[in-house]
Amino acid sequence: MALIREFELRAIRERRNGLIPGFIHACVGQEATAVGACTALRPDDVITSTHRGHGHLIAKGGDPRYMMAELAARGVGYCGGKGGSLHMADFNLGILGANGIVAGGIPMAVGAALAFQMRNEQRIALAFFGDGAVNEGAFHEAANLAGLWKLPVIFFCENNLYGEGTPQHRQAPLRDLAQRAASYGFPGVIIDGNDVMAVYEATTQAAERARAGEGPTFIEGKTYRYRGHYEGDPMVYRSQEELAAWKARDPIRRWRERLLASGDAQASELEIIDKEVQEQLDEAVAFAKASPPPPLEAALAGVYGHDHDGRIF
Ligand SMILES: Cc1ncc(C[n+]2csc(CCOP(=O)(O)OP(=O)(O)O)c2C)c(N)n1
Ligand SMILES: [Mg+2]
Repeated sequence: MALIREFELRAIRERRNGLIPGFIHACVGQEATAVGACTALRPDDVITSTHRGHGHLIAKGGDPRYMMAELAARGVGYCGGKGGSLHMADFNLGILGANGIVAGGIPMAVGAALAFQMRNEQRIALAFFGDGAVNEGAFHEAANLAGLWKLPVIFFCENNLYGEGTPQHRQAPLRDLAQRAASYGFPGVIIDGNDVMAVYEATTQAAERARAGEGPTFIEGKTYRYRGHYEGDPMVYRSQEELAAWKARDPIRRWRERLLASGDAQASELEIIDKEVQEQLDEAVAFAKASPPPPLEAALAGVYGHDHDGRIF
């Protein structure tokens, strides 16, 4: 969680410094959903992510060096420097991709789960998505088939109360989005998305259910983003009081306090983690800076199309 938060803060800083072009949607404040959920998965399980995906990728094992290089549009980045924040993927780690299309990752995860079921594999898929995504047709169509076919998939909704600047009560006639699961014949669970252990436990149960052939679970983690929808968002749609109330429930601080109170960690050990995180990020930024942008020829590679002679590339 510390690595995710500091990665985001560093990326924001480096964007201001001019190293990173393009948009960033930071997940500062939402670290517990990413870490609690991915920790409950096995290495060969897969996730799909969103436009606010850096935390999901790091939690599933993504390498901050290749992520920072991708954000900086460098050739060694996860997409060869051509995709940026919204398209990072690492199939070897089961990261099927961030996604610029709201709800776009949901049918992808359901498709992966269908493949696992057809091949009789013990693997599962987890789709991360926001509160806004459950109002998209893609969610409903995918949830319907997943429920019907009892696919090994987890629908993980990070309900941060806003879709861009629109509060949840102006997007949907429901207070708890997990209720939507009932229409598709599987359980909907509501949890405190800022409590990493609650997220871990709920995801572990959902994963056991999926692996046992009992089908999907919808998990709704209530959480909040501290930054704007994107870096540069004037944030006129929410109050300072609301932000302060959620900061008082900060997932990282709460977990530190719990570790210290239980004696599971000493303050000195947590300080070492903080120091290692900074070193890792210094290295990631240096790695990105040392790498050149993709070569000109790369502009036409990895693109679906054909040239004047009909050659596919
Ligand atoms: C299909 C589609 N519609 C609209 C957009 C523009 N858009 C990007 S993010 C976003 C809000 C998404 O809200 P939510 O799902 O709650 O995720 P959050 O940003 O809160 O993490 C919108 C409307 C888009 N990228 N794709
Ligand atoms: Mg949202």
